[in-house]
Amino acid sequence: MTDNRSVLKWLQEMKDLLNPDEVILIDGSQGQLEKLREKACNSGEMIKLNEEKLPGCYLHRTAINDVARVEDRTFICTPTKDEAGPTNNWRDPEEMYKILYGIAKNSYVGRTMYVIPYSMGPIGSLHSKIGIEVTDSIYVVLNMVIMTRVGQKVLDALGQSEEWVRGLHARCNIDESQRYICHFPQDNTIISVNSGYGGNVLLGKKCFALRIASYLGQKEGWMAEHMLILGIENKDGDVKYIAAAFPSACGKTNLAMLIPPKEYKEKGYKVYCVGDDIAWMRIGEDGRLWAINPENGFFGVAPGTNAKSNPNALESTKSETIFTNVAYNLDDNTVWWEGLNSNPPKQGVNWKGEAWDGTSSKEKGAHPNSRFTAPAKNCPCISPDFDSTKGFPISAIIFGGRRAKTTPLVYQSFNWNNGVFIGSIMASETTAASSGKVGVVRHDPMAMLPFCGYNMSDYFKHWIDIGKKLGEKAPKIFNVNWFRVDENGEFIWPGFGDNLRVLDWILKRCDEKIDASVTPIGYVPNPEDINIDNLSITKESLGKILKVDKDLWQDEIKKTKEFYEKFGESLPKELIQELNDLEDRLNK
Ligand code: OXD
Ligand code: MN
Repeated sequence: MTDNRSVLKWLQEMKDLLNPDEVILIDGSQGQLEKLREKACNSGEMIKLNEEKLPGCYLHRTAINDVARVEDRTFICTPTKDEAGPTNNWRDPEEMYKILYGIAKNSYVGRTMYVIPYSMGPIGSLHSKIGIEVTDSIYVVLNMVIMTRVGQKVLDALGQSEEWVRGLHARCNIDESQRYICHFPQDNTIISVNSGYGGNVLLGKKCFALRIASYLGQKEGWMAEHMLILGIENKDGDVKYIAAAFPSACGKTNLAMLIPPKEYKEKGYKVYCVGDDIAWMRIGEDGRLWAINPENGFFGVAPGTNAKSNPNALESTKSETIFTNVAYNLDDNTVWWEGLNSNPPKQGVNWKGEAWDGTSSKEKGAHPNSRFTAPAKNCPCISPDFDSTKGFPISAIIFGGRRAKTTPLVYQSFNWNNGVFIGSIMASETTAASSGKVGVVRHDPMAMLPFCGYNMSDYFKHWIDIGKKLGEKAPKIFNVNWFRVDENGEFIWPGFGDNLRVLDWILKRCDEKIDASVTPIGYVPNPEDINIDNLSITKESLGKILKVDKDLWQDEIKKTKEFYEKFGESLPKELIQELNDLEDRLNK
């Protein structure tokens, strides 16, 4: 247990409010977790899967009305609306505490209050931060155990400090109209009610590691970003690290775990996954930017994951994994999802819990946003230094999105501020990771639109300030787009492992080993510098996806201006300058 006064006081407040039948502190021991798994299976909250084929794996289904993050029910509760900024939903903190406490009051009656002490980042790292989540869901406990570092050791590391993030999750009745995911950055507090879906209830993830952490980062001079981290070892044995931001469900997990194409492997290239979703970055003693992955597992999108698209992710799900909203295969007590293979179960149960024959049904078996929660240590290409408290020096930052047209396969910014501008104008087609329309292009600066815990104008300014501090040692900034399509709507670039060909160009640019063409938007590769040996893509098609179409970019400028208008006077002048410069270059 703990004698930390701030922790004990808050737990008492939670107990008084929620009125649980019992309180269980999660100590992280296997014995305790095993009991919880058993309890969840007995109540039907989880299904134990085939122990031989999927040892230690479970299936869970959320309520049908509760399958994705709910951005319209997500609020930043700051004293003024201006602090939350024009891209966030804002509520007055006092009013919101009243509403939330009203909803949560006595909601644990007949239930257990689980207390989860967790660390985001390796315990003892300067980068890491501690949180405590109370929840009435065993599913949440077991997911948090995979996604973070949990247990008594966290309380020991916390000692008497008052610096920790308070997280209250209450399932209540899973009533959509009363669902709230609220953040109180000034109080280090998160409250989530009426949901059981991971992105809304695993409070260490989006709520803490992005929304609260981005606010803390701005105050304390570091960055919390929606970025994967991967290491690439070249033929000389040098490992360089890249951090890359993509909107939800745009292939971050695939890129983070990519398998090098055969000829790259033969040359000695290796890829190491450090993280697939979140990076915390700060300037190290050597003046470079260092990153950690604050998480300890992957909460990945299942559909489309298969032995070809992402063998490492698939392998990661082979043990100690929780599957959510995938299809259940009654034939052999395993799971299935669209895109796993071409053998859907005949005797199946779909994500809604209905009998489902995958061989004949027109309906999907798995929800498009169904997930796996898998331990990072399961990943065959996990970095051997994954638990490093020091972190990883970042050579390149990559932004990317899902764009059928306009954005070339890859380009490099002219400098840091131009790179911040490129991040700020990121736009992507929406996916199933959040409720709402799919396939609509929306601006999503740095892939942080749903995750920035404060005014995005200040966030842009923070990026610019970090660049000033980094000076010459700043990582180079790039933009990629794997999703350009031809006249028939087919993807032109092969993607997946072959994305290493683009990353290779990026790292060569970082080392200034290679020239590039100067275009109005930035440095674009000379086609001969992207290695397409053994690919079916022709030089001509490659040329097409490297082309900067001035008309499309003029349109992009128009849309950017409209988007920038949201921020009014508060938008950093450096970004307006970059926009004007881009317009001038296009008009030349
Ligand atoms: C995620 C998301 O789950 O971005 O990572 O939605
Ligand atoms: Mn994400």
